[in-house]
Amino acid sequence: MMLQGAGFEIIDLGVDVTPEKFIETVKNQEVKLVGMSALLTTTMPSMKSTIEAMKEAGVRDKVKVIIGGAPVSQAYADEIGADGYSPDAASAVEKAKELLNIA
Ligand code: B12
Repeated sequence: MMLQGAGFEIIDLGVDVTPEKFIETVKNQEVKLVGMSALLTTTMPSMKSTIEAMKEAGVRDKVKVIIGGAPVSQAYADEIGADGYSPDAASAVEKAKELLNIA
């Protein structure tokens, strides 16, 4: 909602999204930024496997990747090779603009 309010066009892939679905969307739509959210520590590894699958599919460099959610941290973002992390929705907008060089 915050990103949409700031003028971003959002494609909401929903919940339990497979790496293949992320890759297909990045390939077929004009995606500049991928956001992934995890609420549980048990779902965090899916962020890592999604980034790895994006690398294998050759689409990782086409987009910036940001992650967030209660159990996630900047350290985890660094560990899995995400481009950014934000603790809340307002700073996620700032992070997205920073990564995409939008004033
Ligand atoms: C509501 C809730 C539930 C609801 C969910 C309802 C629903 N349909 O969504 C119900 C009751 C179903 C539930 C169930 C469970 N829950 Co629960 N739940 C919560 C709770 C209280 C709030 C989550 C929430 O919606 N917050 C509101 C949103 C807006 O905040 P947020 O997720 O933090 O997101 C903000 C930031 O993190 C950030 N952000 C989020 N995503 C992203 C993404 C990007 C890209 C960026 C940049 C930023 C960003 O911006 C958001 C806005 O500021 C949290 C505790 C908490 N305080 O977080 C526990 C919590 C997530 N639950 C927890 C647990 C353990 C469970 C269960 C496993 C319990 C059980 N044994 O059954 C189940 C799992 C169900 C499942 N399959 O996922 C734990 C997880 C612990 C862990 N380490 O994994 C938590 C942290 C509670 C705790 N302290 O123990 N839960």
